Amino acid sequence: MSIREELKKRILVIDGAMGTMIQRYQLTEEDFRGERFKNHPCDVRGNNDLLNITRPDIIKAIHAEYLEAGADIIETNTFSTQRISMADYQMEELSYEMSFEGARIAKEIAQEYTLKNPNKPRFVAGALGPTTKMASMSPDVNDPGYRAVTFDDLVDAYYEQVKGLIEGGADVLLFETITDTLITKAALFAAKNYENESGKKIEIMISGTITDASGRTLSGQTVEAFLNSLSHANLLSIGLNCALGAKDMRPHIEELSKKASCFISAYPNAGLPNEFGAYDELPHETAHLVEDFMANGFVNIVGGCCGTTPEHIKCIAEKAAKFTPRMPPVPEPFMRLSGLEPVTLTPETNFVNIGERTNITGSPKFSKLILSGNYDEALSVARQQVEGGAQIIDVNMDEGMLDSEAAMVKFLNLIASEPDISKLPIMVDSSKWSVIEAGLKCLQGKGIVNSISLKEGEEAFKNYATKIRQYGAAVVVMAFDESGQADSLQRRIEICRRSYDILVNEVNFPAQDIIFDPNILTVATGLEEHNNYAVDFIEATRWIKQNLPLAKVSGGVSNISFSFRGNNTVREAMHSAFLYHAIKAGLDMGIVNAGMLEVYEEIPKDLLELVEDVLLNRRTDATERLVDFAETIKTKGKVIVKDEEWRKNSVESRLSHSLIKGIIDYLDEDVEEARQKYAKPLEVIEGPLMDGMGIVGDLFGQGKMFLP
Ligand code: THG
Repeated sequence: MSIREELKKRILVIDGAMGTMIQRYQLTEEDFRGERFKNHPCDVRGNNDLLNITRPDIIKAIHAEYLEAGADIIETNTFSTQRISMADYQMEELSYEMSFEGARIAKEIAQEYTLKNPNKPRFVAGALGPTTKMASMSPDVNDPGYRAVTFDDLVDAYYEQVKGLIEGGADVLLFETITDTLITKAALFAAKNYENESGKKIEIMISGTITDASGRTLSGQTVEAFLNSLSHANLLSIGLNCALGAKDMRPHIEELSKKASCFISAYPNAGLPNEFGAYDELPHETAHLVEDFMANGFVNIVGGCCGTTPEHIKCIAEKAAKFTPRMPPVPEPFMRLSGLEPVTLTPETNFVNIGERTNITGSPKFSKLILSGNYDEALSVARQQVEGGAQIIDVNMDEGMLDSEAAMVKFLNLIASEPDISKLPIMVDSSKWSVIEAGLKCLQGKGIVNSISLKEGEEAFKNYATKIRQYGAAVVVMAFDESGQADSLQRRIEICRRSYDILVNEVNFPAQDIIFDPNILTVATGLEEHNNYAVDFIEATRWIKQNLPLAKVSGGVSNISFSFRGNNTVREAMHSAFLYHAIKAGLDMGIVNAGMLEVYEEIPKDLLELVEDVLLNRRTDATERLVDFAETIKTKGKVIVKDEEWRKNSVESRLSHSLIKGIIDYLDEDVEEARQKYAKPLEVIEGPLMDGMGIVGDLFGQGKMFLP
């Protein structure tokens, strides 16, 4: 009987704390060492996992107590058996053996109990803790870009532990007490490597920890962001353990229960620790709180963490027998990204802005800062994109004069320590795979790779896509193949169709995580063969949205206007008009200069006509006419003549104008004037301010305004 099948039938009970049970034996340094480690160079008392080798009798007796109490799942005594933690005891070389023995002991006793009562099969969960390090934070406040451990170190360490646990007989792996999601992404990566190499199917349970009232993990993620970061691994279960007692865990378990499509686990501490670090919550008290989770249908697996004993588990097991398990919801196939916070693209989501300025070839300012090593200032470019309304940040370090891999890693690590920036998902932009992979190893959230294509052929394409999936990212696919970039509608369609079929049917890539980029190429270059580029992009977008289910479409919007470099008035008008038409055709997102997108309605009508003539390829002389017009704007010089006509309108119309344009200069006086005019201040809010917001909402809905 598999654990997956059993979970469909009933709520399973997982055992309680191991540490406190070991303490009851009051073991000495000599007990821990045994014969074999008599001469070990450092103290090992407190290395509980060593007891798998030196005192297996004790570990087995503790497992037996929990099985006797009614536990369906027992956790191996291997929380810290990977080599990073074992370095504290100079016992790195014992990682595999300790893990193997931990699983073997548990399996033996679990099987005894299954034989006694085959109707209640018992399972062994191989326990893997979070190591002693953090991967998405620096231990040095003076050097926020520093990391004490790398993704690759973690993958190696977890691989050894996973191998030991599975070969020792664990039925499922349980990554628990997670404080830093990036560490767990590395652990999942290692488990997948082992699965590929051994050919064995591995079931995975995930259990995070929320440490305080913020409702976030220690590394800053909300519960949903955490879920999105790990969902690529086809989990058996996700849940929470430790830190908070059951009472404070409740809202977070409820949220997970609503959002996760796998089973849910909850094994809290016996309340909060008292001033001596001990736990006072009595077995029936903990069981009562956990019962509420079961009665509300939140959970599939319950048990205890710190401070819980076989008596707690017995009480919980008695309650669990009375309830039916939660039925996991079928997930909606939405693209679910995350930084510290989640970003979900539903069919109702408006156009998503991806900030383009953190691009070394796309921004001379950013380039200067990175090349001179001024990363602090470079961060402010990212922050300015966030403030300008970017919902995702594109980062590109492709520059011949630079070690692009190192620059990508350094910049992403610095972003990770700025919560106002790292709340957003990251798009790792590079034409070099090595830079993309280096970037993926820095993301605790679910990000996007920009980009892959069939340029190097099918084999390379499939390999990259498989890897991207293993790192848990979404992907941008460019309309590019072995014979080059698609520059006609027909080629765009052919390549996108072929890429989609390979990804969905051969690589098993989720269709909702695929973003096509059918090439935004520069128009108004003077070359006739470029005249239909914008139209072809828009039509390709329409075709993709109609023919490739769930796939998204994106593009580099500022490319369209390269022939008007230096003339921002014309460029911004081109971007807004292009977006208006492309969004109508189904464009989901775009790489843009966040904060610099004009409202379509506000483009002067004469300019709009010239711009749309070019974009929609409406006249043969369209380019010439727009170039001539652009010259007149240029020769007027840089003096920006403020159009103050709108100040003559009614106070209501002035307020809505300010809201739409984001002008704050006159708000104080206009709001004050409105307050005098209306009977109550609330009427100012409910009247002219809400009316203004209504117009903003309408413009959004019609795809004429682009910023959130
Ligand atoms: N598709 C995908 N990724 C992409 C692109 C794309 N990444 C890069 C690029 N194209 C999108 N990013 C930019 C960034 C900046 C500009 C254009 C595209 C840009 N920069 C100004 C310039 O070069 O004139 C900078 C001027 C200034 O700062 O003064 O236009 O198509 N998948």
